[in-house]
Amino acid sequence: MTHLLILGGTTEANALAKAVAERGIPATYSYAGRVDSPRPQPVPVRVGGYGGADGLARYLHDHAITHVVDATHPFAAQMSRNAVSASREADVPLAALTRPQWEAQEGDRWQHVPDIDGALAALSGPARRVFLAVGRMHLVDFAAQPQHHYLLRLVDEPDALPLPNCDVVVARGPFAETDDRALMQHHGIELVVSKNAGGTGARAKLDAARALGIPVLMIDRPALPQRTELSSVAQILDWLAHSGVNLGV
Ligand code: 3Y8
Ligand code: NAP
Repeated sequence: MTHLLILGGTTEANALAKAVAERGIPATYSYAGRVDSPRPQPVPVRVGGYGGADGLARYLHDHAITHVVDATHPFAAQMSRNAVSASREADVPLAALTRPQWEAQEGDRWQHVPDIDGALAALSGPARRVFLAVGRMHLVDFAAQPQHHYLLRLVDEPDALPLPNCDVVVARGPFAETDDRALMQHHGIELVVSKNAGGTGARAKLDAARALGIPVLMIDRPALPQRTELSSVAQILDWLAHSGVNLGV
């Protein structure tokens, strides 16, 4: 009996959940529990960590999971590392549903930095108006460069803010270029800080930055372990079919 575990939290994971629900493939959608009200899904949802790779291996065994698709965000490196070791330990096939990284195009003014620390180093110097569009989890790191005026975009209302000089917009993507352009103009943004998430849900700020001639600090992706990487829902469905899953319709 097939039971697919989707490690989710991204636009691509949501598309996969829709496709497997339409085909009646038994699946569970997994969230970490990072935000107050994660988007509902058309398959059963579980929320919260597993307790490391061993906990995930135990979950795979106890819930008779037959396939794992790691459709997490490219910066969810710990989850991806755990998925590789747990699926090997539990002898359950794993495929990642990934999206290509963004590449600079004509008119882009990107400065690549290897990680958050690289972004912090690049932010030394006189105060500027910075659109810090990297979420909440690493905000505290940017207190190392408090001189800037930051525009923060967060999924949930923050309780405490570690930055003395900031405006907060509470919004969840996917975002639109016209909205991001208006937002950046309204706040007089001079620099955008972005993770190289790839995909469509977060790229609006890059298209807006190009249109407005605003430079971008682009944080490169963390290294991920070797695993089967597929780049579309169709390829995942094909991978499932080739391992004996009845695709229903
Ligand atoms: C909980 C689950 C969809 C999927 C929505 C994608 C697109 C919109 C854009 C900006 C960048 C950021 C952030 C972002 C985007 C999609 C996708 C994506 C970036 C939700 C969601 C969960 C999260 C977790 C959240 C992180 C944060 C990162 C905000 C759902 C809405 C900045 C990543 O407050 C917190 O703790 C937020 C934590 C991890 C990164 C961070 O370090 O703070 N995502 N985002 C998932 C879970 O619990 O397992 O409700 O949908 C999902 C989405 N966020 O089509 O509806 O696929 O990437 N998510 C980044 O790219 O830098 C916002 O503002 O321009
Ligand atoms: P992470 O740093 O790689 O993972 C840290 C721990 O969180 C994992 O070891 C695991 O806990 C738990 N976890 C992460 N993703 C999970 C999932 N989908 N289901 C169950 N547990 C999960 O992950 P993260 O960067 O915090 O990302 C958390 C979630 O937000 C993921 O679903 C990811 O797809 C989504 N997201 C992240 C970003 C981002 O910028 N990082 C952007 C958009 C969406 P245990 O070790 O206890 O099992």
